[in-house]
Amino acid sequence: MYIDGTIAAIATAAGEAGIGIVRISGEEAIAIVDKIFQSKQGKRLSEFNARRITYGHIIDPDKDEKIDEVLVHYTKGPYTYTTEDVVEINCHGGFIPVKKILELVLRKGARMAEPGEFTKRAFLNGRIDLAQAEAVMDLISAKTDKGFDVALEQLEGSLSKRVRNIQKKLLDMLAHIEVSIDFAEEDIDEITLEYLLNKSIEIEEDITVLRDTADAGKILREGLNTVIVGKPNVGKSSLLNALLKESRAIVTDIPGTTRDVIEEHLNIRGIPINIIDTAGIRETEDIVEKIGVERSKEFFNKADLIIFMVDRSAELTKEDIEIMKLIQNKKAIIIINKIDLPQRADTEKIDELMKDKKVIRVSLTEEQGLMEIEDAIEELVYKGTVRAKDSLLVTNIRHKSAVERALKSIKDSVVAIKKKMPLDFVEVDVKDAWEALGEVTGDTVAEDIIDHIFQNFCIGK
Ligand SMILES: Nc1nc2c(ncn2[C@@H]2O[C@H](COP(=O)(O)OP(=O)(O)OP(=O)(O)O)[C@@H](O)[C@H]2O)c(=O)[nH]1
Ligand SMILES: [Mg+2]
Repeated sequence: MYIDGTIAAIATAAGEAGIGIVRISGEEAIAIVDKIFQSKQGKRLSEFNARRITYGHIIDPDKDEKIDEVLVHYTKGPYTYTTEDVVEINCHGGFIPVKKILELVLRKGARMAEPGEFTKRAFLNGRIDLAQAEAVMDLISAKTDKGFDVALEQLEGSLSKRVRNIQKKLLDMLAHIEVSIDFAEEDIDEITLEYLLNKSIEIEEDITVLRDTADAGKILREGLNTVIVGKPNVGKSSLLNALLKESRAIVTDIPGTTRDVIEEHLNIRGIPINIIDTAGIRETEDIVEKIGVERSKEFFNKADLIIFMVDRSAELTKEDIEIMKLIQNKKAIIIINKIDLPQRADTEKIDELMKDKKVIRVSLTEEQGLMEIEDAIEELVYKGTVRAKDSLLVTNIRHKSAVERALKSIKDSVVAIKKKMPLDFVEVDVKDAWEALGEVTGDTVAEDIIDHIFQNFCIGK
């Protein structure tokens, strides 16, 4: 992969704003701006020191026409975002000034930057690795503070460091294997086998820890897809409203109030939640409601988390038992609502059927038990494997898949060593694990994948 030309793009968002920034990077950056910039005293940009902000005007030299009043500064490579010379022109915000300046910069010899090309250059020039480059994008698109913290940690290289540590252990193993293959005349000695076995088990543990953070990571990026299900009138819409802290869904004492699904987005302790309130599940003759019920069953299958609700003041029915059986193997929280009313439901039956799940007793009208629901959701997301404060998470699906492949390979090597298979076999697995991990940092990743990653960036980053 090679780097060609000086690139330029608008770095600020489109639309009316206080300022707009045109960013230019590459060998010609300063020379190009020299052709179109004039300071108050009539000097060119290169006559000023780097890292100084200079006031002046952008002038179209071909028409001798003032384009805008600007502040300009430049930084010399390699201590810049891209490691090349970078100039930033701060002009007035809005569509016209940035567009006019960009056009002029392109006319004077720069090329329009591709999406993410500034960051791609930082990667290709070795200032950051691929995981760090991807973190830049995650920072920009973070939806919650927590998501932002995780991306920032990754940008600072903590994920890459962890991955490289594991890779180093794999290299140690490979070196050991190679020596043994070269020198072993007869069978491999027990000491070597024991060393390799211990080492591969240790690495397997390391990779497992990393893999286990991925589910929480994905949720922080994309949100936890949650669905509230239960019979009509148990209080599902009341729960949605309580979590949202506003009256979003209509709540009445008429069963079947919610006819269609209602989707909302909220944030519980930094975890983004995409939550769906459904029509109550029951056998029904009503066509409209029937469609709603069918759709809730559909969501039910796609959800990361199911919140199943029962009304403690009514007897359990066969629908309740049915649903509990359906969710036995899924991630679910059970909520027993209306504990302010006299009990009629057989809650022991619920505890028995749902014994490995969290069963929470609440009263939504009395605002009792909401905290416990939030606690339960938080605990489920972090599963005890990662603490809420630990910001090192595998958030990226590409990274997760690479880590999973590495895990599979190292597991294969453990098996091979245990079975005392020839070391060449072990070597293949260890190498595969090393390569898979290298895809996270970009050391071993193919060119088309790199292109693909940067295509999803925004222009000007
Ligand atoms: N006493 C009492 N009533 C509640 C409680 N939670 C909800 N309700 C009432 O129960 C009724 C039904 O509440 P909804 O939230 O509409 O129930 P739903 O499950 O969405 O009902 P459908 O949309 O019909 O499926 C309303 O009259 C609520 O005010 C509670 O904790 N205690
Ligand atoms: Mg409802």
